[in-house]
Amino acid sequence: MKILVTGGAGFIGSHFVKRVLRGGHEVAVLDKLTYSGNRANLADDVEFHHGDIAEPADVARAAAGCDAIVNFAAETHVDRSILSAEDFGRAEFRGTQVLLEHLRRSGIRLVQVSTDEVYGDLEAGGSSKETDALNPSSPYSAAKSSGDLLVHAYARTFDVNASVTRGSNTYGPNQYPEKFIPLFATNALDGQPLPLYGDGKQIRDWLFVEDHCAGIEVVLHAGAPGGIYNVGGGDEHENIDVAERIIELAGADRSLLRSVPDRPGHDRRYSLETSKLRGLGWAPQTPFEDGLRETVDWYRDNRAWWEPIKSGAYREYYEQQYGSRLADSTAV
Ligand code: NAD
Ligand code: TDX
Repeated sequence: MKILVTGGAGFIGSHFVKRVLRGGHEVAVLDKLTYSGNRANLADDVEFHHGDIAEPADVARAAAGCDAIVNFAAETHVDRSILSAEDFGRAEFRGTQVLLEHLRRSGIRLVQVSTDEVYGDLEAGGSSKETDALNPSSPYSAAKSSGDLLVHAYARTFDVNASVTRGSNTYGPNQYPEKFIPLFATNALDGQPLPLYGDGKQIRDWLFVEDHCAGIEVVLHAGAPGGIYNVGGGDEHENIDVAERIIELAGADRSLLRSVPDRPGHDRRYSLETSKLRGLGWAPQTPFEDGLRETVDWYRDNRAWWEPIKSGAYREYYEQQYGSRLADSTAV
């Protein structure tokens, strides 16, 4: 099988590329190389197309000869969507629509990589099922929901062969250091403050990147057209506990942990019910403690990957996102 991996230079996409190459598939990558896309996440000999999923000509060029597309391409950070949402709609709605139009013409398969955030806040308890209503809280999750809805509509109206995966919070090596775990790991290793939002008692359902990729691959091969599949680690932890464990693993001082003003619209809890995907033979293999240790070790051993990222435009973003918040911070 030849697979077009869109967004394949990003965090999860690059792990997926390595996984399917190990499995003997051929791969092409289409990536716009936004701030979070990194060509160095891929081997030099990977077939690489620099381009945009929202441009039909870029998709046609990269998808030539492919049997399937797995779409990771998106703007992916909730906090950035709160600062400015414009790019999120274009990548997710227009980009997914262009891919679906390509499916109508070519008849190839698509897996649309979505997120547990489309279900919204689960503070009251329970776990989200694939049949639950969409209830997104942030511009990011609203944009992701638009992609899910387009896939649903094109599968019903045009019978395209597309499935959706909804993954939970993913972590591991090569994650851009704006997300919680890589930000806290790199700040802890550098002796910098760790900005915990609000009371830190928000809960996320953590999933190691290899387990997420394994779930997406199962859906690629065995998912039903029009089907939706939750991919959740089942490892639910409060942010404050994760932060304290990162501090221990990094050998940092607990006084680095600072409570800062909360994210607007912040969802308190996510949790996924995963029996549908488990029914296809998938189960997560990496306990959170093992995956977190491996991840902090990777950031300790790979400063050459993240130190250049944390300069230039990143510094401007960091100042905008955290400057005044850290000035208002309190001890935890
Ligand atoms: P990432 O930001 O590391 O990677 C995104 C990649 O997409 C980058 O390489 C970027 O250059 C590329 N890209 C962005 N817009 C593009 C466009 N218009 N055309 C082509 N390429 C474009 O993100 P990630 O964490 O690897 O997330 C990948 C996918 O998984 C996203 O769709 C995200 O919503 C989803 N997801 C992520 C998580 C998580 O916890 N990280 C959890 C569930 C789902
Ligand atoms: O500085 C921070 N301080 C903090 O307390 C950051 C960046 C985050 N947090 C909190 C907010 C969340 O409760 O940590 C939790 C995780 O935050 P993020 O890493 O920003 O992830 P989240 O908002 O949960 O969204 C993630 O999971 C679903 C990914 O970014 C999405 O791409 C994915 O779809």
